Amino acid sequence: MHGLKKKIDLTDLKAAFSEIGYVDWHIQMSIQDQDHHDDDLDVKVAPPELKRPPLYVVVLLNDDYTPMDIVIEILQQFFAMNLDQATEVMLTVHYEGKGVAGIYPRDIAETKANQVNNYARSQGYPLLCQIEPKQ
Ligand code: TYC
Repeated sequence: MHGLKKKIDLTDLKAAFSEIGYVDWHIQMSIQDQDHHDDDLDVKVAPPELKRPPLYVVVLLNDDYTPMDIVIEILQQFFAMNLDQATEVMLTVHYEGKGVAGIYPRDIAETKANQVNNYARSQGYPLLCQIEPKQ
């Protein structure tokens, strides 16, 4: 059976079709693909770049005037701590000068610190909350 089947060359086919004025765009496409391997439009999808955002530590600073129960209330209110956790952090700040209220991406950390400072000021207390890049 070998030799009976003739392999059709798409370029010949294209010439034959154009001679009789027939254009089949599908054939045209295949011929172009065949003729121009280098400039075809294969697009490789890049793997998504998933980087974790840099984290910031929200820090409370000690002062001599903000009442302990206000600090505890703030830690519960803005950092979702229970009473035991809030008391522990408040005492760390009280005895060591500073303590960690939470760790977040930058925009969230900034928002929390601003909320705490605004609230403390609105109540007449000098409590200071700031953010630091996490090492
Ligand atoms: N040192 C304050 C006091 O004795 C309590 C306090 C704790 C204040 C933590 C601020 O971030 C703070 N009343």
